Amino acid sequence: EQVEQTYIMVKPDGVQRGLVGEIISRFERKGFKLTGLKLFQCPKELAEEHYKDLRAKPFYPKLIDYITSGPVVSMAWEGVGVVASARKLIGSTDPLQAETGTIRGDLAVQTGRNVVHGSDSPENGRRETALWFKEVELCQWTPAQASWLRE
Ligand code: DAT
Ligand code: MG
Repeated sequence: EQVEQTYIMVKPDGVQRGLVGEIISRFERKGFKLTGLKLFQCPKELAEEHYKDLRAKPFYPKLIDYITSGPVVSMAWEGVGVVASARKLIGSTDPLQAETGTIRGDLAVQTGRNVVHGSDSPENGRRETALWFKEVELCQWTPAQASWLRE
């Protein structure tokens, strides 16, 4: 099985609403490995690079304003199947469509304030992790519980 990386971010609304611990906790409890974590004020250029595939969308200017409106919490998580599993934990883009039990389903009401980002493919997981973190900010480590999570 292939170990994947994903980039997860608590967006500015999640930070302002005091949901950082709650959101980190959901990934931590699931059993994935945290390899990077920081509170970070995102510069406009980085937001534009991160969301470059959406630059033609009508909501793009508001999206960039939103993501740069206050600090975010950037996280890198690692594990077998982490990309798709994190997307399931996060839920659908529109929080009103997101299943109860997901982060967006439980904690948000509007697409423009959907509290969290997660990479949508293993390739983007690698790309976004490298975009948001310097190499020295990422830790390679073995959690003590590793042998109790996977046989
Ligand atoms: P996701 O964040 O679920 O991967 P996406 O990549 O399609 O969704 O879009 C990135 C973000 O852009 C999304 O989290 C919120 C915003 N967005 C997407 N569609 C939108 C829309 N129709 N109106 C307003 N904002 C939107
Ligand atoms: Mg996306």
